[in-house]
Amino acid sequence: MNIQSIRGSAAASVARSSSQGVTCLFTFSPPQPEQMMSSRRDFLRTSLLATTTLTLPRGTTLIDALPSTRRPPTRGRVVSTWDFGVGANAAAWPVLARGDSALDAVETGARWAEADLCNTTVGHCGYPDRDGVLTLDASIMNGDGRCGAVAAIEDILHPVSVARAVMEKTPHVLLVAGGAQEFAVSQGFPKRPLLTDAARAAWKKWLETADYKPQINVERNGTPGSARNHDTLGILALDAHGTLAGACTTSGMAWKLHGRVGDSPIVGAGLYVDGEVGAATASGVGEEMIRNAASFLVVELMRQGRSPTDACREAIERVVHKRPAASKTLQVCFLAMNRDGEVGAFALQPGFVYAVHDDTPGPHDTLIKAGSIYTS
Ligand code: SD4
Repeated sequence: MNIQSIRGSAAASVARSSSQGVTCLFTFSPPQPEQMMSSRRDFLRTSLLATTTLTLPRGTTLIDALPSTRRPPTRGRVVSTWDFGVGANAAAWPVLARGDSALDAVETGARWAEADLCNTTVGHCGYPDRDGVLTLDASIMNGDGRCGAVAAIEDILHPVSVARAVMEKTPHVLLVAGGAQEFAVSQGFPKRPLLTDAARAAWKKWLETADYKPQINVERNGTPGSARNHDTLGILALDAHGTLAGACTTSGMAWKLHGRVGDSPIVGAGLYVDGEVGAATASGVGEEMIRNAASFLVVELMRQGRSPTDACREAIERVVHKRPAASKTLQVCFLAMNRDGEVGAFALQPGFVYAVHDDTPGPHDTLIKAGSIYTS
């Protein structure tokens, strides 16, 4: 059995098994008794893993909302989508804690997810498209408006870092497919086949039926792309200097048409950051985010005075309003943080969770359940 653990100041570990016979360990600093008391007081309405249909890392606590009593972050805050957001945050937090930039933090967190051996919709272990080709999408954005992205890139382990290189070393924002790969290689990123045996086997199994409806994506529960199985990493950070940044990385929808690009590398769709207002990122069926310029919309709603949660909810309502019937069959999720570090999220379907890490004492292995339009 392979074991992958994340680096960090950790002593407790939480196993997350995958379909690939790989066990991934999330590792956390053990909470001190005093911290546990305060977290128990703070984390009102805590619900146990047993009450949800989600598959969460064993030992991870699921709560309904980030306590409003949580103090504002002083050394920064990082938030990430989904259960593995705990691991991405744990990788990103030391960067913020030592006073480095939000941009460095989100890149570090995204790189952790891209190398995660348990995630079949991000990076190395992502599932391929319908032709058996693994293509990756990623973007990164800083609060000052600088941004970069790559789409449909193959055989490069860290698309988020290529996205950053696009931002920093070219006059462009988005490079795609072969051009993105050539650029990556020219910048010293190693090229190597990424498709895992497990991902190839899953694709071959899918080929037996080859059932896919790209417009509304109705793959069933538990399969990639289903309402309850979206695993794109969106990560947003606020650093100690008050700067916001975000990144988004994914292998996109499994079994997509070759050449399909989702929302994750589209600035304004899967990610948007405006340092004067806030940041937002998305997961779920990317076509909906692109149709609605959704992450931009969330940030604009915050600009108009909405809280992060209300902005995410209103953007979700927009998705429903535009395509009410389709909205029942797919998942769309938004996560947002404003420039004060206030965090919120909302989704179409139940099941969206996110993780928050800052200098608040207490365990950081807590997942927060986002509200949703539909309840089952
Ligand atoms: C996409 N938004 O490519 C991504 C998919 C996703 O978990 O979130 N998957 O449309």
